[in-house]
Amino acid sequence: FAAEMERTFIAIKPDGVQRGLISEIISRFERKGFKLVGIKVVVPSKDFAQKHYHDLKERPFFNGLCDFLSSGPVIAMVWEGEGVIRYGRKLIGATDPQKFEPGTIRGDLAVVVGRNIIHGSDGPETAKDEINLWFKPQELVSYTNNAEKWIYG
Ligand code: DGT
Ligand code: DGI
Repeated sequence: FAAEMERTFIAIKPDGVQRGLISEIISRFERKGFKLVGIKVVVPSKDFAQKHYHDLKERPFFNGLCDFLSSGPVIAMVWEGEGVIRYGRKLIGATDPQKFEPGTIRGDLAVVVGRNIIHGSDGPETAKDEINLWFKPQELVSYTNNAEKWIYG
């Protein structure tokens, strides 16, 4: 496998943290075979939340969404693995609660769109931008996990 694997930005939002779902969410990515290369607890400022969600600034819920993201601790993470951006989105599940599938994180653990407990980058460009927004390069660790040879063959 390639030394430089694909990386994505995943955040457990304040609702996921307050509801005690940190380990539940991390374990789903970990058991899949993805590798955690960066993690920290942060309370984003409102200004920072607005940067994170800049694509949504014209939406009516933008202000409430940014208030919510900055309302308490967030677990910011970078996960690495083959196809982790696209597959991470599958693990997370749909944005629309009517489409939350059982078996996904949101499907199993969330009910409404405004409290959907987790964020994941939606493509290679946003993954790069979000990793750079939330992490300094030295906060990310490249390492070999001995299970990789059993995960990738
Ligand atoms: P908050 O701000 O923590 O009290 O949260 P909520 O539950 O009051 O509202 P939130 O964060 O879902 O949305 C923020 C604002 O945006 C809220 O005043 C209602 C409005 N809003 C939310 N979703 C939609 C939507 O789908 N369409 C429209 N037009 N407005 C929405
Ligand atoms: O990438 P996602 O989080 O699945 O979805 P997104 O990038 O389209 O939207 C980002 C967040 O904005 C989402 O996690 C919750 C919030 N959001 C999206 N659509 C709506 C919304 N919040 C409210 N209240 N109403 C919406 O229609």
